[in-house]
Amino acid sequence: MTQVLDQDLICAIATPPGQGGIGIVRLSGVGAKQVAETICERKLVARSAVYCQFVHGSEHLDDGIALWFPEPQSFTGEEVVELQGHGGPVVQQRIINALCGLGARLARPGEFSERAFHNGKLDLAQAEGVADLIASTSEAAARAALNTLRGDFSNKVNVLIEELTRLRVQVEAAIDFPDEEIEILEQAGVVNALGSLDKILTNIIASANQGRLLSNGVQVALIGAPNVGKSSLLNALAGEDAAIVTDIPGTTRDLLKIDLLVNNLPIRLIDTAGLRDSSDAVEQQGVARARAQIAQADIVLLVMAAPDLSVAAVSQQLADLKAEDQEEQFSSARVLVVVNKADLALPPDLPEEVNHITVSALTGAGIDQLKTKLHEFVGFADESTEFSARARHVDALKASADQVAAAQLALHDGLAAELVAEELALAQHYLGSITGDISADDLLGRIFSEFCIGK
Ligand SMILES: Nc1nc2c(ncn2[C@@H]2O[C@H](COP(=O)(O)OP(=O)(O)OP(=O)(O)O)[C@@H](O)[C@H]2O)c(=O)[nH]1
Ligand SMILES: [Mg+2]
Repeated sequence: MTQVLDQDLICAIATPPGQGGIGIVRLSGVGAKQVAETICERKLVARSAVYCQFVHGSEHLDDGIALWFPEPQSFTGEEVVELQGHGGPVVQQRIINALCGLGARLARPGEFSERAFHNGKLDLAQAEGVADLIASTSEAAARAALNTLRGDFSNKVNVLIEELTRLRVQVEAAIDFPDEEIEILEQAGVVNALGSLDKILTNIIASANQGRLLSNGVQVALIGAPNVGKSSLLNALAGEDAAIVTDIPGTTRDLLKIDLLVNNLPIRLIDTAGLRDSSDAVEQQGVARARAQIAQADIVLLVMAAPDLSVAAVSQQLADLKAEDQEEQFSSARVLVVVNKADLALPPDLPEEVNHITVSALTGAGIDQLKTKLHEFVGFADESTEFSARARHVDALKASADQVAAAQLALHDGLAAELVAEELALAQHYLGSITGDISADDLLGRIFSEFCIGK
């Protein structure tokens, strides 16, 4: 693990901006206690609330409570002081100014968590759990993030890392006996152990994917011809009149994004301008923005209206959609055909291989089924979420599983034990990047910079 290079005394407002009963300013680093005692004009007592006036020079800034956590028993593992005063932007800023006048500097976003990580208080996945807990938008997401913060996810990863270390030792030992290495590995049960490892990884990937969906959600774009009812569908799914609906084709011109929870799955739903050739400059721009969404969204809802719809027309629109995707990220697994206005006409019998659902945005028929379908589409099962995770975790787990598979193949093909050892070392490397055992500094910088200030 890398060491903290920077031991500056840092400070930040730890409570959200705005007005509130209490506002907390946090200080961490060498000298935190001394600087706080200067402001408080009193001796602080470890882990005890000390009531005091916060004073800077001749200025009385606020009254409040000071709490000192000696190192290493603090969130960051350093000397930490919390100054709990009144929650107002000006009063808190004055305290920050006073602290900076006494040698502290403003903390960068996520710097407190970053220090906690470097001081071994939290591993990387746990630190990300802290950020996910703060950002959680549902009870289920908060519960899962807390499990990650407590180490549930990291423990699973660490068990795998230990198992890989054990297997690597055996493989390395066999390298010294080139003629018998395969027999030795078979006898030592390495082949079977790799098989079980593979299965465990598959399960963890599934759980981590659930955790990722629960924390980060999915982007869903409503795409289709003008007037088919895209905006009406957005309103029906959101349960509010968020988008303008009229019977004039070309009503929606700009993107409209709303965030909603569909049975615990966070969804960013994006309404777009109806796709058509238009001579209107504003509409042209809207259509270009709609087209860009086709490549970006996790799920494309291709909306069509039931009246006069034929199977051939659906196939044609799917083909057109594929052609629209300039980024060539199109995958039919991402597209769900939504046949709307089913209250007006019976929809055509679409072949099973076309993912589709029939609804009426007007009457609400089929909207609940559409919500369920969205869950099915991304493989989200609410009840099974054990811990929060991120896309980078899922990617690392998959990369690790690929290496384990490669090691199995190498063994099966009777290749040299050196190769097997190399694959296993890589598998371990990817797992290590999840908890931060092996992480490049630029990765750490990127992860922590996404945290909020004061965390
Ligand atoms: N009968 C019926 N009418 C609907 C339904 N959904 C939408 N409409 C009507 O169809 C017309 C167009 O609806 P919009 O939601 O504005 O359609 P849109 O696809 O967003 O249209 P653009 O923004 O122009 O691309 C409106 O008059 C809606 O009231 C439906 O399920 N049944
Ligand atoms: Mg619209």
